[in-house]
Amino acid sequence: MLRSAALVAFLGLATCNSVGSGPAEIPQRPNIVFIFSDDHSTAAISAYGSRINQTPHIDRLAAGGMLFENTFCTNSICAPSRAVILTGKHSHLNSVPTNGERFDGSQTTFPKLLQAADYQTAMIGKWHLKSDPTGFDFWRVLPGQGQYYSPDFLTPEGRKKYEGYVTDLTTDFGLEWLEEGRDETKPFCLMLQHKAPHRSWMPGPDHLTLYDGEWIPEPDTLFDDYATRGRAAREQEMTIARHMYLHYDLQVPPTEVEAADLKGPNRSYGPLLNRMTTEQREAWDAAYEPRNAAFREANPVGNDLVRWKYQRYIKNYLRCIQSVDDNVGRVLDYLEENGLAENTIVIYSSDQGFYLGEHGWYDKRFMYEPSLRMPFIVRWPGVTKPGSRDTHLVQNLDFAETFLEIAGVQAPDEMQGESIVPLLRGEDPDGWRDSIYYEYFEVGIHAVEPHYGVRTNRHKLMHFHRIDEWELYDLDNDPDEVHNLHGQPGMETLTAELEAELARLRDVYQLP
Ligand code: SGN
Ligand code: CA
Repeated sequence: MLRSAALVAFLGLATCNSVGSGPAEIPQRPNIVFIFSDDHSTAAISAYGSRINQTPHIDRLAAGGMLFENTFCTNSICAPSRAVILTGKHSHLNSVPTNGERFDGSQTTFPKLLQAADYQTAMIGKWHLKSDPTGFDFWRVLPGQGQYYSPDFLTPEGRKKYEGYVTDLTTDFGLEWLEEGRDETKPFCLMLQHKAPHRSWMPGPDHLTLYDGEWIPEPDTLFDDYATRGRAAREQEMTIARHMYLHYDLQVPPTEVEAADLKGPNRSYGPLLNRMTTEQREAWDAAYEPRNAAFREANPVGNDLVRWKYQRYIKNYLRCIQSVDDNVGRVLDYLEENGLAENTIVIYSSDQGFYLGEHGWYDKRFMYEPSLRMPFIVRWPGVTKPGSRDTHLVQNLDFAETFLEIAGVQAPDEMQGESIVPLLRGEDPDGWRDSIYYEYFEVGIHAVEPHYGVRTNRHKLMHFHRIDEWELYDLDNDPDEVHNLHGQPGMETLTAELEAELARLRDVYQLP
């Protein structure tokens, strides 16, 4: 009801919604700034209770808006998460079930629908969908995964290299567009999508020495032995111990012997560092040479080496996040200084979570909590209660319909999510979902076995269907998911209920 009333009002306003020119009693449609990073776990955001870092600007956003404690991706990997967000449809229906496919840009997406409703739309930063962006008045995107230093960007005019650090540049381009590129008579939707903190975790010039001399706490499951779990957890290739490489991932210069054996994923870090300017390289070397020398001197082995790798990894990851956080602050400042803050919804999210050593891992893909959960914070002045927290089950599948409702646009029936606008208003809508569906499809890098599953507020049932193995967790009693209950005596009724719910969801979402 509300949605269509708003639509009628806005359609009536189509020619007079310019800043200050509409009738005073009809509110202007809000702008949307969607800040989206890559692989940012909620465990590395202080507003989510991080034990390992401080994110003052993301916290500032949360203090002014609503933090969602239970937002989950439908498929924990980059390109698929982005395709779900754009289309509001699960991976099997949106052309991108894995990182390998090319996004079909002729599909209906929320940016196209916003554009049709006279919003100005811009997409800047990591895109990762292979085809050119569609539905944007302006786009400037990283090719593929993009580079941290001196990155290339693609535009409709071609490819160009920019001097600087990718997180700062992405924000620079966004602010430039707000300042000079947009049509100020129209509301806008700006998508600022950071590469950071994606592998290979290269901090920017401003934070190279952050955490020097500090020890970052380790997760309880750093040395998980996977007892009670199946082949998938044991046979993946994403361990810090065996699949995180000293030279490529952690940028330790190889010895002569090591240099002769650099191949495959254990490749050289040279191409990454070679993009730096002389000045950037000097600052990098000044920070890393003493650390590298200390590492060679200590020469840790076994579990001590894993601990050393975790420290190097997590510090670099968190340093990357510090630049993301600084740049969130720059955007918030810009909006405030330019009279835009009151009528602009600002969102912070990331394409999926990430393993920060939990279960001994890095990367994502699995339906376990650290990679399933997404950060999701929304500040909508006058609507979201400052400093509020929501615990409803939300998914990235819901973002498209939410943006459309915000803009007063009717979402097409084919979209499969739910608008969270009622949640943003602080409501507890009748019949809100009490389970979510998840499916991971990719077979390839990091060797994670495809699986699907259901998560309720308390339980999770996962099926690794190719090897027909099941896992069942009680998240209240076992938040770290180390006690697989599937097949245990007494679990029969619960398992049957969750299986039925899984079948129902597969039917609702039109799984084959
Ligand atoms: C790259 C990374 C992987 C990562 C995928 C997907 N390797 O292939 O570690 O899982 O991207 O990440 S790297 O050596 O090239 O960095 S995603 O976020 O794009 O899905
Ligand atoms: Ca990602």
